[in-house]
Amino acid sequence: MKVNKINIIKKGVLFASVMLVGLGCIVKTGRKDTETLKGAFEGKFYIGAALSGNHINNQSQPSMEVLKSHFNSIVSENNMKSGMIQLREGEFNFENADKFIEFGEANGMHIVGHTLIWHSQAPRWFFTDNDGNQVTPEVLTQRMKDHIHTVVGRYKGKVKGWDVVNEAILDDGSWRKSKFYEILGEDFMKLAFQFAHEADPDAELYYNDYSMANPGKRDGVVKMVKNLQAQGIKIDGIGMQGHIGLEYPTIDEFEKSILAYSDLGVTVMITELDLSVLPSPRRDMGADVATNVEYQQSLNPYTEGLPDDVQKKFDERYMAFFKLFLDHHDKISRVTLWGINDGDSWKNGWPVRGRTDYPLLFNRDNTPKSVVSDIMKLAAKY
Ligand code: 9MR
Repeated sequence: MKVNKINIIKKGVLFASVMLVGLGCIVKTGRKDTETLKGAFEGKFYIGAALSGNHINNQSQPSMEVLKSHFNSIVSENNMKSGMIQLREGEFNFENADKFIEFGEANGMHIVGHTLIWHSQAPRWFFTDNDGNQVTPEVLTQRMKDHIHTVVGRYKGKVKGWDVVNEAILDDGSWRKSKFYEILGEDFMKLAFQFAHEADPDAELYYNDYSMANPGKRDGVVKMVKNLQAQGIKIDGIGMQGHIGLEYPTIDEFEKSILAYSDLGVTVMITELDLSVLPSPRRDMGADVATNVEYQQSLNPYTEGLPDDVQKKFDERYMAFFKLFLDHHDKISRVTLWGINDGDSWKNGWPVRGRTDYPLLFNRDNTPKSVVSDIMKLAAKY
């Protein structure tokens, strides 16, 4: 009897030890996961990166290794824009877009489509007839429908979410007077979402814009989305492009926008994140690609690397933003960096050409910046 009791106790101890070792393994695996960004944010939000034509065409193998280990979502930086896909009416070129999708599928990435309707980079034929006259609302509607149905239909089930309309509201909350707006009025927004929904009823549909922390734009976007919702239009998310600087926007205003958009009952995504350290010709530059400021040496001060004080500011600012995103991870489904390493970034060429900027989380040689491990440590606390 006594022996049996001891045996039972022994077995119990053995069982407990096995459980402890098992638990230890889970804890260990948990710790291991925090060595990559995607592991650190698991269960919170996707962490994405924009892929350029060079990435897609395998021109930068080391960057792709960074992508595969740290990121679990991709978006095409340029290759799905209408000017790239349908430069001439009815002539679709899907070469790079197909490669982008194939890569994403082969690597188990969450794939985002960017972008269906955008005033910028839209080919001129969209809005003009053979004689060069502006088309009627009916013709533009048909062209939008053909474009959206063809592109969304091709990647049905593969692209999980689309930036359906990009940058249609101005900083003061009014509508951008684009050709889409001029010809169709506010209805172009509704039509774009309807056509995308018809082409892939399961895809998530987003509105995406820059300077989204700006109170005027915030109000305008909220009004526009409420209007869509009142008409029964499906809209699943709002993309806040994160083209930020060292001073602008404030965390406070950014947070107000996360809350205001989330209150609409849609998911919030931080899209196009990059943090410029360079002097800005204006406080609030936005991200309008048409802006172009003349080069001056004084606007390009860090060609040989960042001084310590600027590096410190950069790190603190990234930490503050990721803290904000983590604080609201229940409202945010994705954070996407606009490129993989600093060499990829459009910021080296905008709004001043030929500068050296450092806006992303990985250095030009693909090594992680020191802030990356700090961000991962921070994420582990949530
Ligand atoms: O980063 C993109 C750059 O390579 C292109 O030349 C430019 C024009 O197509 O677009 C840039 O990406 C923009 C994005 O598509 C929409 N929001 C602003 C981004 C930066 O301009």
